[in-house]
Order: sequence, then structure tokens, then C-alpha cells
Amino acid sequence: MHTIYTRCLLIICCVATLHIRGTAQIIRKNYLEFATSEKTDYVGALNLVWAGGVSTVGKGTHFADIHGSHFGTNIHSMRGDGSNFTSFHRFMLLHYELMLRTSAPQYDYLALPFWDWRNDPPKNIALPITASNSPNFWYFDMLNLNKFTGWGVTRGAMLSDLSSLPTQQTFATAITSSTFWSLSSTSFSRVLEGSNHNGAHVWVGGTMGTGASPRDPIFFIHHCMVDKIWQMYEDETTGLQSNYPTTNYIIPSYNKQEGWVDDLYADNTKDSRKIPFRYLLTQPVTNYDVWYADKGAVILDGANGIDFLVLGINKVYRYTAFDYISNTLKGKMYVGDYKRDATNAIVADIKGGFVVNAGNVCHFRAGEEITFGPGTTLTAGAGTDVTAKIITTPNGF
Ligand SMILES: [Cu+2]
Repeated sequence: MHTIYTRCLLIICCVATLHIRGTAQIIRKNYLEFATSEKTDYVGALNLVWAGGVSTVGKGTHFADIHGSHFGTNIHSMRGDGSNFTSFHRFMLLHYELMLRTSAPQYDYLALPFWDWRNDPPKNIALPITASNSPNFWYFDMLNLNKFTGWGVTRGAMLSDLSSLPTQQTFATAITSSTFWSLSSTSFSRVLEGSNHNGAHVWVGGTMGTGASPRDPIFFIHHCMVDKIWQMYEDETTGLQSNYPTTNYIIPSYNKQEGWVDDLYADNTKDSRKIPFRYLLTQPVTNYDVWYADKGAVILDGANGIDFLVLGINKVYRYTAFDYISNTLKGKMYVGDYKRDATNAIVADIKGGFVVNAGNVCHFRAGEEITFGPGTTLTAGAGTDVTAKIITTPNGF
């Protein structure tokens, strides 16, 4: 047995390329970081799932239908108490993402991207509304409606009024709330749903302004941002989390309908990196970690004071960010006990590290840099295969 404890050590190495598709971990990034090839693949997967390429579960309006059928209950505070708003939509994202990834072998590296409406560059540009950019999703060519013919999606003018879009201020109001959920309009979940989530739905308009909103592919990138903020709440507000609902009315029926094994509600889905779900229709899925990359870097860390333990075989953690200025892949990966400080700088944390035990296979792939820092423990025993590699294509292994 050979044990390696790394500390503040920069590792960039090249190893033989291995064929290890199909087990990559989820790292969701800003859609603005997608390379052209990723945009093409993402749209291809969306259309394949829409056409029923996997199963009837993801086909056509299915997600819109299940969202609509639960719309009048506790998943939205406008119709119920909102106690399952975060968990229901987190579950829905995971479900849809898995559909995309299993729709075809060439798509199995994809993760849902997020749309950070707080700092989307077009918000600062006074683009005119023209026949060519409206009502399609301006600037964001990846989800232009001309790529989704037959989906029956409509959108509003969008550019005409930016005031409904959420801001840094509405975000700050949510993430500093001392209560996760309550019937009060000032709880985190309520503020997240209200002035943040609702505003983007209204701004996009058309189908996105209705209970059938999951018909529009913008729904999923929007809700990824909502989900990311929940993850940030978990990460950045130690001591503030409280009142995670431990019961629910909605999710069990949804689970049975959709073939999921486990009941999901806010209390056991609050850390998206440790969601304990299993899925029956395709293959068992366990330890389906979700990580959010931002500002060109992703942090692979433990949470809540414990190490993150890599379980299972053939784990691939991959993060690239495309730089349209230099026309190159970038993307830094920090493995170990890190967090972002108030200025968004990456600093040491005290939450727990990252552990790869004997017998596991774990590969780190990034476009620019991979750093193993405090708390990282790689225990290499018989059969262990741990590599770090800088890759040159978004889906590179
Ligand atoms: Cu929504």
C-alpha cells in the first residue's frame, strides 16, 4: 500500500488516455463557458430526448406534464406552501440531466449548464430589439428557438424590459436569509422562488411564464441557477440553514411515477453533491455527485465538516471552460479543502477534504490546471488508478 498526502501541490501530468466514458461525475458550468462543440452536443441531446430517443420518460412534453401536474401543490408557493420548491426542481434537473447523458454514448459527458441572470453580459448591453433577435433568446444562440422546431415553445420579447430579471441584490436577499423555509415571504426558499426564480420566468415569457415552462429548454438552465444558489446557501451560510422540510406530499408519488427508488425532500437533498438517489429505468445510479463551476474554476471539496469520499469505480471529474477571446480551453480544478471568499477568491476551508480510497479509480481532467490542496488524501492500493490530466477538448478523457 502506498499512501500519498498532498498539500498545496500543483500537479499537471499526462497519462495514457483511457476509455472510461459513462461514469463521469457532474460538473455544471455557466452556459457562457460552453465551447461550440458542447453547444452542438447539448442541443443534439435535447432534441434526441424530445424525440423519445431514450424512453418515453423524457419524450416530448413529459417533463412539462409532470411539472404541470404538480404545479398546484407544494412545489410552488404561489399554489401551495412551497416547501418542496427546491427539492422538487433539484430532483427534476437530475432526472432530465440523466436522460440527456444516457440518450447516446457521445453525449454522456454532458451536464446541464446554468444561466447566471445576475451577471449575464447582455444585461449590460443596450441591444435593440429586431425581427432577427426577437422573440428568440437573444445572444444565447445555443437555445435559439429555430433549433427546436416542433416543440411548440413561445417566448416573449425579452429585450424590451430587463427590469424583471433578478439581480445581485435579489440574490443577496435570498442567501442571507436566516431561515431556509417557512411560510414567511422572507425565508430563503421563498425569496429564491419569488424575486429570483419568478423574475426570470416572467422575463423570458411565453411558455416559460406558464406551468408548462419545462417545454422551453431555457427552463433547465434557469433552474440550474436556482439550484446553484441553494448549493451556495449550503456552502456559504454555515449556521443559517434551518427548517429543511422533513416531510412532503409531492415527491413520493413523483418518484413512483418516474421509476425512482428513493423519496426526496429538502432535508435529504440539501447537498446536491450527496444526493442518494437510485433510478430503475436505465441503470442504478449511486453517488451521483453534482458540482457547480463558476468563474473559470471548480472546487471539489467535502461539505459539512467531513471529507468527500470517492466511492465506486471509474469516477471522472472533468471541467473545462471555453475562452472565446483566446479561443482556447481553460478551467481550473481545485481538489481538497477549499472555498470561495467574499471576493470570489479561492482560499483554504475547514469543511473537509477529498479522499480516494484503495481500490477506486478516479480521474481528474481540466482544461488549464489541477491543484490538490489541503485535506486531499489519495490512498492508492491494489487496483487503484488515480490520474490527473490537462485535456484539450471539452469531452476529452
Ligand atoms: Cu421555474
